[in-house]
This record gives sequence, structure tokens and C-alpha cells, in this order.
Amino acid sequence: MFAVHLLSFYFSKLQEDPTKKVDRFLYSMRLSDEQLMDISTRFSGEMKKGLSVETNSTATVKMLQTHVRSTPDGSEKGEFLALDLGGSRFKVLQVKVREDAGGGGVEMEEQIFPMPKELLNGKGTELFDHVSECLKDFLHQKNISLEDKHALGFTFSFPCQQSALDQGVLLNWSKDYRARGLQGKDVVQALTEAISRTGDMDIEVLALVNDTVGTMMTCGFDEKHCEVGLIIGTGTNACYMEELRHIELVEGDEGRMCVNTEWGAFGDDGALNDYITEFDREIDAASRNPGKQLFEKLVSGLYMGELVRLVVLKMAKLGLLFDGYVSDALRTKGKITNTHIAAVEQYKDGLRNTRDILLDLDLTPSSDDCVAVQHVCTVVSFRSSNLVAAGLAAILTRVRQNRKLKTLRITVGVDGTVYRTLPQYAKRLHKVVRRLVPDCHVRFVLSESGSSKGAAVVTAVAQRLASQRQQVDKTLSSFKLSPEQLGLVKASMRVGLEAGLKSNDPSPSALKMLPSFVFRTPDGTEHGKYLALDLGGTNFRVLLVKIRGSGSVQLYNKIYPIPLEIMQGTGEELFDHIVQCISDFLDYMGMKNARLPLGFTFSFPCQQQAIDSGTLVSWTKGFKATDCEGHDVVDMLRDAIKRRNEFDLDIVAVVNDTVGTMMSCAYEDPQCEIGLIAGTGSNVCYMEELRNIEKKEGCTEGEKGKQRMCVNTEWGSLGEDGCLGDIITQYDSQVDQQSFNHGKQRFEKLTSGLYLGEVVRQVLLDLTRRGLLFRGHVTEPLKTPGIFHTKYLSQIESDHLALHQVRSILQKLGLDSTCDDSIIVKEVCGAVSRRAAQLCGAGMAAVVDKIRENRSLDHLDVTVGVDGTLYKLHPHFSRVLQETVRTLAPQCHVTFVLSEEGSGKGAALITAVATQEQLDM
Ligand code: 0WK
Ligand code: 0WK
Ligand code: BGC
Ligand code: BGC
Repeated sequence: MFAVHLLSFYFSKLQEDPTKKVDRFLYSMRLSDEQLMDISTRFSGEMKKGLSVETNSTATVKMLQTHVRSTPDGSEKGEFLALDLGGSRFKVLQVKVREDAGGGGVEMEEQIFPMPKELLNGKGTELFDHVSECLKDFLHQKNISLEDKHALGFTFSFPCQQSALDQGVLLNWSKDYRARGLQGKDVVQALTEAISRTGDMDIEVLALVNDTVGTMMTCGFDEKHCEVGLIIGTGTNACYMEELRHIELVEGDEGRMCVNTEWGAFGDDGALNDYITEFDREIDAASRNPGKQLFEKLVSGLYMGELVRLVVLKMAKLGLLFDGYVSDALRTKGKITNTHIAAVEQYKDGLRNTRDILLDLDLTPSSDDCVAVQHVCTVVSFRSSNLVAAGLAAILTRVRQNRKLKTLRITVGVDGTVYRTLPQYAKRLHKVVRRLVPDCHVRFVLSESGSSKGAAVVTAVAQRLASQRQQVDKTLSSFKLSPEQLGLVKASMRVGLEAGLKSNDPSPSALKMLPSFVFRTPDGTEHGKYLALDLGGTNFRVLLVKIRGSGSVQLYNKIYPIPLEIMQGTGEELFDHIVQCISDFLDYMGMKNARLPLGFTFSFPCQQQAIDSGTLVSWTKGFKATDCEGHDVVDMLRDAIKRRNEFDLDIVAVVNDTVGTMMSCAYEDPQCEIGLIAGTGSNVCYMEELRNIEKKEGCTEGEKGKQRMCVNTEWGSLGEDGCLGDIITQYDSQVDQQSFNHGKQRFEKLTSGLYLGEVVRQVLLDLTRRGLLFRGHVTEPLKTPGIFHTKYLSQIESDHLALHQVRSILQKLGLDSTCDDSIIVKEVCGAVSRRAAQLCGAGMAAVVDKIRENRSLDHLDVTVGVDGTLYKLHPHFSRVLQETVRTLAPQCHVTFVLSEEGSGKGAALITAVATQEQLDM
């Protein structure tokens, strides 16, 4: 008692400036910038805890996933119903969103319905029955048909753990809601059940959003920088767009997702104890959820009035106000509300309002009392705005750092009666935020129409994404091959292999099955120095190959470009260019006069009559030099060498790149009897039993006695008879239409590097034309054939590439994409490349099973030598191909060996074998 008297004596000395008296009394509520930065830093730590999978369960600030991955892009449209539950007013709305030509595209009908207090503390089912009946009532009053199916967005302003946009388990009630039986339950299900109990309505709840998220989306509809939502109302909370890779509880690391911080719980673990005043502790102790939502109790409207009352009550009891008189009204909980504070803080009428309010509380305030009480309100609301500023500063700094920006330009969408009605609140908040985070240019936008427009936009986005997803899935489903379909491809390939081995008038399904005149793989005795040419892949190479025997081979090679005009000029120009390159290489190697045997890898279908002669059947890939098809390519090379008359070479062998690749790998692995190219083109060769090869023209008697010969299948032509009809998509047909060998090489056009990029481009073009991508903008680049190189597929599908890197690849292609766009582009690439790998796997399964059956084996161990940029560079192609072979040819154990040195070495080995045999003859 003595202390009270001492204190009131001391303070009476200060009577002359009531605000000073209050400042001293509420010293601990007046926070300096250092203290605010300290609180901000603490909050950053709490956010990290909430985002981390390890600490989330114990974190107070839950950082809840919202499954809202993008802010509006203006293409949202449709009619939606919306419910807004949890703020000071329960609203039912109809929102019509029109394609936004310029910020005006939303019409809203809303109705506020009463929310009887007893329902807040009654049974959860009764609460939701009331909500659903109001919904039905609204439909009636607005003559909205009950028969029609309606999509609904549900703003539910309480912490919900969401595993999807249309699902959310209520973690705990806050503010003054306490309805029983809902905590731990899915509130979307509870609402849906209530709607069916009410009956006669066909409503699908497509989205559950927190009011902060609704507010961000509402403001984001007109302001694309709006990526933070803030509520300072009955309760308080904030959300923002976080990088998905930081939200450890969510799968995926690409793009962003809005996180509902639920910052109201900040401090529930004591993190703010050194800032909690006795009045805050009193508020908390008397609240319905002691120890919970501490930050909210320092900040939000539900508690601010009570805080002021407790302060004024204490000061009165200490004789600092009203000469120590305390009325019952002043002792009564809830007698001072937020609305009072708003009135007290009015510029002009603030003091008069204060007097009126205190008179209503049966007090007789002096003018100093009024000034003091007004200042108490100021200190309390100022602390609230300061604390919100500290929390916001932490969020804005995190967003800026996430994006590695020096300066962040961002907009905060705000709502809530405290922010709306307390005259100075907004200004104070803006000022302190800008002072705490000078490197963020922050704009605050007050939500014009509450959070429901946002909820409708989220529902519209959900609907758009859902229909987009559905349409994209449907489009990509045509690339999905069932095991049955793959089995059929394997069977078709087998038919093609068998038919192609038959003599010269094969059926239309026959593959060319071209004899290579290579009768064995290397046995290690090969030796000598050889020149080799490697034409037909991405690069043209001239090589010098020194085979020293017992596995050691030395290669020197030089890569030469083959300009498009040469690839598509005359045959003479092409072969003159080749000879020009050989001349340059011989110069470079200082061996102009050496007359070395040469092996010529020519990666096109050649009908060979011998190891050193082959007639070009047809050009493939990008080549179409004239006067070549039907001609012997060895003769054409010899003629070109003669034309140049500078050096002479002994062309000993012409081999297909598949054969060269097989030989290269067989030099290290004798089990290698198959060569696979998955590069610009696609093809396979393998060692076939000579007895099965009817086309033996050109084989010597000696050769006819051999057991096997390598056959170049030219599997690229599978499907020219239409056998792949049911897997060919419209996009494949477009690529084939645009190719110069229309109707030819159908299998190759589904599986090889020259075409996959084009197939992807055709799909992207179609999805864009249907408005499912790039917001429907069909840009010139997207219409440009060949712009989407297959290498982009390999890059885009790499697991290590974050989405923003995918976007930069698309940017380089002149395609301005959103996160969602890039995710879809990645999926399209994945679908096209996966199909290609599976088809090659199905083809390979046919080849290895044929070899196994050729040799009447139950089990075959065989190695495939592989080359080609698609197989080498694509992150998933080789794995998917191998998985498919394992599934479709279970009796074969197939090892895939990547050719390190390319087919040039193989060509040299074949030349060595041929040279040796010539010598042995
Ligand atoms: C209006 C929004 C609603 C939100 C409310 C918060 O439409 O979703 O819950 O603001 O402010 P309060 O009404 O609690 O002051
Ligand atoms: C490298 C080989 C060459 C083959 C090429 C295929 O040495 O013979 O043609 O691989 O892969 P691409 O370069 O077409 O991707
Ligand atoms: C709730 C939040 C809500 C906030 C503002 C808090 O009590 O936990 O979910 O966003 O109030 O309404
Ligand atoms: C050619 C084959 C070659 C394959 C891989 C195809 O276009 O017809 O001869 O093996 O491409 O380069």
C-alpha cells in the first residue's frame, strides 16, 4: 500500500504533461528501432524453424502451405461463389471474374450474415449448418440457380494444415471462435457435408484460403507486384510468396508457393517474453487461449481495446487518472473496444470522443485525463503497428534475399478493421517499415473488396490450373505408352527385322536390314595405322587411328563443320568438301604423302555389295545432297580425291556409324555384338546369323561360310507401313509433314535428336494456341521450325536445373514464361523424350530377343555399344531405355557401353580386319 502512495505522489509531480506521464508509465510498450530489428530478427529465426522439416513440428510460427503457387495473371475468368468466415463479418458472395483487360474485370455481389456468438462456441456442425443455410439463402435472394453446379472459394481465417488447395485440417481456433468438434478435422469436408445436409445445392468447394492469402490475391489481381498479404483486424496474420525449395514439407523445388505464416503465434514459446508487459500477461491469462497467439494479443483488434482498458484501469487505481476513481464499467472486461480506439484517435474529434467514451464508462475525466487516455490508445496502437512492421520487415528481407536482389520492389495487400479504421495506423506502419527495410520499395494497397475476390481468383486459378492440368495431361497422355503398346512396337520391330532379312522383294513392313560385310568383331590382333572419316552425326570428323594391338589404340582427330548448303548442295560439292577436310587434316598431321588405308563411317542407309562399296539408298537426317542417292558413296569419294589430285588414299571399308560404334566397343568388350546410335538419327545394328540373311549378294564363297554378319537394321524406317499408327500423334504428323522426307523414317522421327525438339515445339505451339501456355501468346520464335533444339530437352529436364534456369532457356528462345509455364514445358519435354527412350528400348528388346532365339538360348548376355548425343547428354534417356529393355526382354541381360572414341575407331578396326583378310587371300 505504501508503494502505491509513493508512486502516486511521485507522479502527481508530473501533472503538467499527461502524455509524458503515460510515456513513462508505458515505457516498456514504446519500442525503439533497435528493439524492433531485434524482434524482426527473432521472427526470421521463427520463420526458418517453421519452414524446416526438422523443426516445423515444434515451431510456433507454423509457416503453413497454401498450395497457391502463383499470383493472378489476368487470364482468370468464371463465376464463383465465395464464403468469408473468420473476420469480424461473415460474408457470402458471388464473384464474376472476366478476362482482365485492364483491372476492371470483377463483379461482386455480397451479403453479410449475422454470426450468433453462441454458434462460435457451439458445435462445429451447427456452425457450418448456419454457414450453409446462409449460402442457400444468398442463392435464393440473388436468384442464382440452385440446379447449376457452382464452384466455391472458401476464405477461412484460421490456421489450417493444407495438403491440397481444396483440403485443410483446422489446427486450432483463434480469435473468439471455439466451435467444438472441428479442430483436427478437414474444414472443406465439414462444409461440403453441411451443404449436402442443407440440400438442393450443387456446390464444389474448389479452394480453401486463409484471409491473408485472399487479400494478397485480391490486390494481386490489379497489382502484379503484390506478393504479401497482411491482415490487421480482429486477428492478425501475414502471408507471402516463398520459394518452393525452402518449403521443406512440400514436394518439389521449382517455383513459388504462398506461405501463411500464422505469425499470431509468434512468442508462444517465450520468444517475446522480454517484450511482454504485465497488461499483455493479463490479457493472455484472461483469454480463451492462454499462452497461445501471443503476438496477436499484442497487435490485433480483438485485444487492443482490452489492453487500453487494463492500462487505464491500472493508472486510475494508481491515482494517475480520474483522481484515482474507478468505475464498475472500467472494471468490466470488453468495455473498451477497437471502435473506441478508432474514435479516440480521430484527428479533430479525438479528444471529444475520448471524453464521451469515458463518460459512457461512468467516469468524470479531466481534459488531462482525456489527453492521457488518448495517448494510452496511441501508445498501444503504435506498438501494434511497430510490431507488425517488425514482422513485415523480416518477411520482406527474406523475399529480397530469396531473389538475391539488392533492392526489392514489392506490394503488400492489406485488410482488417484495425488498419482500416485507426486513423494513424496505416501511416505509422508504412513509415516504420520503410525505416526498418530501406532496401525494399514497399507499396501498401488496401483491399477494396475484402478477401473474397481473392478467394474467387484463387478458385479461378485453381479451376484454370485444374482444367489446364487436365488438358495438358490429356495432350501428354497421347505420349504415354502402355506396356501393351510397347509390346506391340517390339513385335512390329521383330516383324520388320524378320521381313527385312528376306530376299529382295520384302513386304512393306520390312526394315532395310543392310548387310555390312563385317563378319566378326575385333579379336585384338588388329594393328596398323588407318585414316577414318566419320560423316553423318552432329560433327564430321577426320581421324588417324593407330592400332597397336592388345587393346591399345591411339586416335588423332579433327572436327570439321558441314555447312547446311553443303549438306543440301550437290553430291560433288559435298564430297569435294570432305576431301578438302582430309587434305587439311593430312597437312595438320604432316602426312600428306602417306597412302594410308581409310575406313569411311557413312551414317546413312547404304546397300553394300562389299566392305568397300555401298550405294546410298536414301538420305536421312538433314542431308539431301543431289546426285548421291543410288550412287556408290565410295566411288563418289574416290572421284573427289581424283578431282583434287593432291593425295591418294586406299578406301578399304565403308561402315555405318552403328557398325563402327559396335566395333569400337567390342574392342574392349568381346560380348559387344550390337551397335546403337541415339543421336541426330536413330539406328541399330547387330550380329545376325548368316543363315538368316537371304541377301548375300556380293558375299564371297568364303564369306558365305561364315557364321554371322553384322546387319545395319536402319530401324529408323519402322512405321513407314503405318504399323506405328496408333502411337503417332498429331504433333508427330506435323513434324513429318514439315520434314523433307515426309512419310519416311517414322520411327526415327519419334526417337531421335533431329526431331524431338520439333515435336516439343509443336506441342507447345498447340498448348499455347489453346491458351494453356504462355498466356496464349503465340510468339514468332514459337512458330519457327528448328528453334527448340533437342539439347534444350536435355538441359530443361536436368534434375539439377531450377525452374528459373528453365525460364532463362525459354527467355533465350524469346518465350516469356511463368513458373507454371515452365513446369508444363518441362513436362512436355519429359513426355516426348521418355516416349523416345521407351520406343528405342522396345526396338532393342526385339533385337536382343532375336539374337537369343537365333542362338536357342533361354538366357542371353550381350553388350550394346552406344553413341549419340541424345543418349549421352539427356539426363533420363539412357535409364528409361535400359529399363524398357529389361521389362520387354527379361531373358536377356543387356549391358550398355558408351563409346568413348566414336565410330571412327570402329571404322579403323574394320579397315584393319579387311586389310588383314586381303593380305591373307
Ligand atoms: C476482410 C476480409 C476477411 C478478413 C477480414 C479481417 O474479407 O477475409 O478476415 O477483413 O479483418 P477483420 O474483419 O477481422 O477486422
Ligand atoms: C558419334 C559417332 C558418329 C555418330 C554419332 C551419332 O562417332 O559416327 O554418327 O556419334 O551421334 P550424333 O552426333 O548424331 O548425336
Ligand atoms: C488466424 C489467421 C487469420 C488472422 C486474421 C488469426 O487469428 O489464426 O488464420 O489470418 O487471424 O484474420
Ligand atoms: C541413318 C542411319 C544412321 C542413324 C544414326 C539414320 O538417319 O539412316 O544410317 O545410323 O541415322 O546416325
